[in-house]
Amino acid sequence: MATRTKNFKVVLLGEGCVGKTSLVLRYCEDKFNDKHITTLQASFLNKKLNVGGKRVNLAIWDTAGQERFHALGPIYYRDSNGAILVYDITDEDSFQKVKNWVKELRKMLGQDISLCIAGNKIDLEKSRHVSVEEAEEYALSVGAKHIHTSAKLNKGIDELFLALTKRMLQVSDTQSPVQSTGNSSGTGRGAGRRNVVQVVNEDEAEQPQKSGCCS
Ligand code: G3D
Ligand code: MG
Repeated sequence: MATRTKNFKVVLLGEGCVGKTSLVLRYCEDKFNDKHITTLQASFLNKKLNVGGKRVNLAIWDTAGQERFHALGPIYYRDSNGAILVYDITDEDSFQKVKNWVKELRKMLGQDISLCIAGNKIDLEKSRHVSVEEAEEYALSVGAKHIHTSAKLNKGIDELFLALTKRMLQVSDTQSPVQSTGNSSGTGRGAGRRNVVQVVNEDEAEQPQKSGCCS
C-alpha cells in the first residue's frame, strides 16, 4: 500500500484577472491565452506527478470567475488539501485579497491545508506594485511558501505546484491512511479531461457574465 497514488485536491484562489486560469492551463496543458470556459461553474484538471518515488494525482480546481461577484464560498474549497493564492505583482489590491483568503482558509480549514502564494505576471516586473520583501515576509508569517510565476513565460509554475505537493505529502504522512488519500470527489477521473462542477447558487448564476477578463 505504500506505493498507492495519493490524491490531492488543490484550489486556486485570488482576485479576478490575476492569472489563476492561465497558471492552471499552463501547468496542465502547456497553453497560454486559450479560450476559457465562460460558464459560471468551477472546473478541475487532473495532473499526475511523481515526487521522490511517490505517485501523486492532483485535482486542480479553478473558478470560472465567481470571485468577481463575491460568489465563491466554502463549497468550492472544502476538502482541499492545498490552496494556491494568486496575486498579480502589478496590483496591490490583489495582494490584499490574498490576505483575506488566507484568513478565511485558516479559519475554515485550520492548519491541515497547505498554502502557496504565487506572485504572478513577473514578466511585467517594470510595473511591479507589490514589494518582494513584503510578500515574502507575509508568506512566511502565515506558513505559506511564496513563489514568483509567469504563466505567460512559463516561469516558476512547476516549482509552485511541486512545492505545494511536497507540503501536502508532509501533512498526509502525519495523518492516518484514511485521511491521507485526501478528497475523493474531485479526483481519480481521466487525466487531461476538464471536469465541470456547479458550485454557485442558482440566483448567483443569473448574474451577467463579463466576456473579457481584465478590460
Ligand atoms: P483569472 O483566472 O485569475 O481571472 P486569467 O485570470 O488567467 O483569466 O488571466 C487574466 C489576464 O491576465 C489574461 O489576459 C491573461 O492572459 C493575463 N495573464 C495571465 N497570466 C499572465 C502572466 O504571467 N503575464 C501576463 N503579462 N499576463 C498574464 P486577457 O487580456 O485575456 O484578459
Ligand atoms: Mg479564471
